[in-house]
Amino acid sequence: SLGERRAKAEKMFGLMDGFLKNDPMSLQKDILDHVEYTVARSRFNFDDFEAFQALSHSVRDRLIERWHDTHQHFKKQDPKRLYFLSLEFLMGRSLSNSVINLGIRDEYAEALSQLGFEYEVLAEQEGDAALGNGGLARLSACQMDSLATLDYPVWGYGLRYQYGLFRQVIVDGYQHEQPDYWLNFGNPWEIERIQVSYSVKFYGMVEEKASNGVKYKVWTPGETVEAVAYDNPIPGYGTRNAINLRLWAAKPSGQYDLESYNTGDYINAIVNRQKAETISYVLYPDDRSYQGKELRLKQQYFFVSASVQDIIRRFKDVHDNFDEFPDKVAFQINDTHPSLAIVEVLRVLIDEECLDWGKAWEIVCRAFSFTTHTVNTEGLEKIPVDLLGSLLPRHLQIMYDINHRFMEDLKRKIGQDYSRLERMSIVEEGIVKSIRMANLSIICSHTVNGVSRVHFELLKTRLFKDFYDLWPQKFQYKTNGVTQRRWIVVSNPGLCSLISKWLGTEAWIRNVDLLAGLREHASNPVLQQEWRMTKTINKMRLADYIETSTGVKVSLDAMFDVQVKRIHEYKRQLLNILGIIYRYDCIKNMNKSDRKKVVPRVCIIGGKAAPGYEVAKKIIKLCHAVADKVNNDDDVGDLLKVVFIPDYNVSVAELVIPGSDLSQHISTVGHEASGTGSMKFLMNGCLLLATADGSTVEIIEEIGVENMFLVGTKLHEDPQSGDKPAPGVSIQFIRVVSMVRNGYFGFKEYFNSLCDSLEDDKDFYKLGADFSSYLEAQAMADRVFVNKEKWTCMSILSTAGSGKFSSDRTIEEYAKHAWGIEPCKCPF
Ligand code: CJB
Repeated sequence: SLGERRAKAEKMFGLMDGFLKNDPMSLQKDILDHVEYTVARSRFNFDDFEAFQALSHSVRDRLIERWHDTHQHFKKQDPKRLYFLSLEFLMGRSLSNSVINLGIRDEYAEALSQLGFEYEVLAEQEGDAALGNGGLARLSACQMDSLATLDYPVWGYGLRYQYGLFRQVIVDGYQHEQPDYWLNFGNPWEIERIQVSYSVKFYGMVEEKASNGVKYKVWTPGETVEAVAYDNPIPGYGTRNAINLRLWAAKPSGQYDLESYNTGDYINAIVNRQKAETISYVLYPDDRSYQGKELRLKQQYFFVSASVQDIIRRFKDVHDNFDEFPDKVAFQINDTHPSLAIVEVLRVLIDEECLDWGKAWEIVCRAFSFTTHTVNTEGLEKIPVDLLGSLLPRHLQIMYDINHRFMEDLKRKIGQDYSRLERMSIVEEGIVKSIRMANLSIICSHTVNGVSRVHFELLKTRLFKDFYDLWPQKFQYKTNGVTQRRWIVVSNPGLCSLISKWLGTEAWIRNVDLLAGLREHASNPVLQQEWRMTKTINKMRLADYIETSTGVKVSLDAMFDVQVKRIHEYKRQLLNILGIIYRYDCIKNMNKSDRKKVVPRVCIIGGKAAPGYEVAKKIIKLCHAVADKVNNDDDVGDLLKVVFIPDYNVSVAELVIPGSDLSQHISTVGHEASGTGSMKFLMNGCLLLATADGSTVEIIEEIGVENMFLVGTKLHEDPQSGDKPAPGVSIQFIRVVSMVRNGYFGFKEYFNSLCDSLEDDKDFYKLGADFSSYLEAQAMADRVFVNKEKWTCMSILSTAGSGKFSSDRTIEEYAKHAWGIEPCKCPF
């Protein structure tokens, strides 16, 4: 029997440790075996890409070994597990991250060099896994790395989009979108699990039935689609643990539509069945505006339903009493996108497991924790009731049930305050009656998390004030963090060795607070010299990339001033461009001797605009128009270069961040929930030029305001301060805007609306109000840059002060204060 076979195998093998050897000779043999048997090329004739494939498969074998052992161990220990549900994971490349976390990078490099290949060249062959849009999605990826490293018993769940985030192509300065068919060349990092599949139901109708006087609901679906699991092992660093990220792909259901087969319409029947696959085809490229699209809702439910079935199946393998469920299962929902999971668990418990409402409700309320990443109410997801009722009729009923009970309870607590009752209701009345997914998530979760302290204040005082007043104990924040494994160790090996050398240990890679030890050496000229050398090497790498991707040659003596992130009005790339225009105008108006005093700059901007976001697309075009003018002006030369790096993504970030001197995070105060790009720059010793928004406020506390360039006034913890009347607009601002308006950079008509949006009363994001302060901060950066000792000292202190912003710290906080999970370490 299966059980006997398993017991025998356990006795024979114990844990699989030691099956695969990691010395260079064994690795070499392994790679060659994969060349022959997996890639099916001759070992005498294979190219870089084929070598990359074989190498990846060899790494994958090692990942699988650990991953099996980890799951075997979890199974034995049966700890409370966390299920991290996110519709987006921006993983980027896997090879380098995996070999670093497995601790066998050098061994592979040696094995490859003996075969005549260079590790770095092969690593460059890999494309990005871009199953996400921006900050929220990369945060999930960083958190998975920390969860694995800290040995937490976790499963990640998401969707396996066939098309990830679009590729950005720039033609004549305009953004064009091309599909990202990332699976075209195979994906060695996933394991297809055809035997792990679940049916997901849509549409149909609900009937009430009764048996022995007990009423119950039966949902007869109108469509069924299969969800097939693809598993992606995520290795921890310095541990044997490797956790699983399970992504679902849609496949046609095995249940045939007999009718159409019988009527002889065989071809059409097959074609229609195949349409099921479209559910997991493509990632929605706009993370913030929910457009009430049916396909998007289908994606959400598809992923949620498959995950919940998988999770409940795993629970029931070992437990038969649902009272134990919240002690064994913690759900984390990443924004409201997976919040249908709440309703789905309720539905399964009530309709399928036959629990009564009270019991099911108690279980759900103890199991779910919710994180919101948003600061404005317009960004919150609302699903039209008509759409929900047609696609998920039973779920809509349950939502109404939750709301009815909640409203009754609330009336008892707050009385007849109808406007407050209306605001807190899950159902929004209006022209389009909708379900407010945030209200649903708050009501049903035990913890509501913000992503920075300032964000938490906004949640309490504005966004969710009504709920905070009702349940203050539910609200918490865990300031975001990023993983130092990817953002220093993988992407900046030079800095990584330098840090380890000066700290005398590599322990900071797991305990990043140790970086604070650099503080005492910040003024040491020897470290400073080595620090600058490392930066220069990274700048050379970046300069090469800029030249190949944009054709612009840049000088290494210039300050590399970078703003890379999604293009959004509130992130104010436009403020940056207007600042560049001001700088250009100043240079043009100087005499030759004054020009000699100018600090040379390379202004680097990168980021994608959502395909339907017209203003953001105009900002990209303006950046190119300004670049065209500036870069071709002989008066300017190397004093100023402007480059737009196309197709910004995780692997481009890994190149850009280590190579920059200054980075900009200049969102209008009160608009960035946290921001995580700033943390990556900080770790890499790039100085920040930033507004006191989101987590920057906490960064300033860690490094001291004197070690960065602050735009706007010093911290105003009072979020209301955003509403103060704007200071007058400066003459410089009027001048630069009129240059754009008058066609100095061409495309006069096209930029008209951008200029209109900067008029006094329309300047919603306060560019005019902040312009003077922005220019002052920039001028200050210039002054410091020429003082190499001071700049380097600030740079070292930035890295030294970045410890708090590791996702390891964030995850520890979640584990303790939200999820109630403990590490479960697989023995080595
Ligand atoms: N964020 O990336 C997204 N997408 C959204 O739809 C909403 C928020 C970002 O999430 C990051 C991770 O929490 C934050 O750092 C960032 O401020 C926020 O804009």
